[in-house]
Amino acid sequence: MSRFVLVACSLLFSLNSFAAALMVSEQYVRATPPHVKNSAAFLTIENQSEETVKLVSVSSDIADRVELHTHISEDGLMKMRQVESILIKGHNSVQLQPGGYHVMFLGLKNDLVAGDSVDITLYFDNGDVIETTSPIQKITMSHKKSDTKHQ
Ligand SMILES: [Cu+2]
Repeated sequence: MSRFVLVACSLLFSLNSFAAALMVSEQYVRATPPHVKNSAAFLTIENQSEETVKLVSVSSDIADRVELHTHISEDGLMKMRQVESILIKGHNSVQLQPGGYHVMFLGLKNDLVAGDSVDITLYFDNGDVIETTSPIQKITMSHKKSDTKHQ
């Protein structure tokens, strides 16, 4: 019996170290003024494995829909566009940041208040799932003219 437990433990340990190949850091969610129904999450994903991995979806219960978006420049305007996945090459990292890739929340159920936090779950095409808690922060709108333009 004790030998069996030992085997089970080492198996668990190796599963854990495999999951650690993907790391999330520098995460935050944009605080919203009252009655604004959209927001976004930003984070850095580091891929410490050899393999290219794709972020394929994100879920959270704070909004009706959660999508992966990027910003593209079209006719001189920055526009948001939904993407199917975000690629993270082996031994590389990708930053989701204002003006680029982001996790989009559509149909917020509540205002997002700075100082609170949001639980989000990230799903990858290799089967990895990362559950994380992102702090809500006020983001200064220095280069966010484009955002106000298309609202
Ligand atoms: Cu968006």
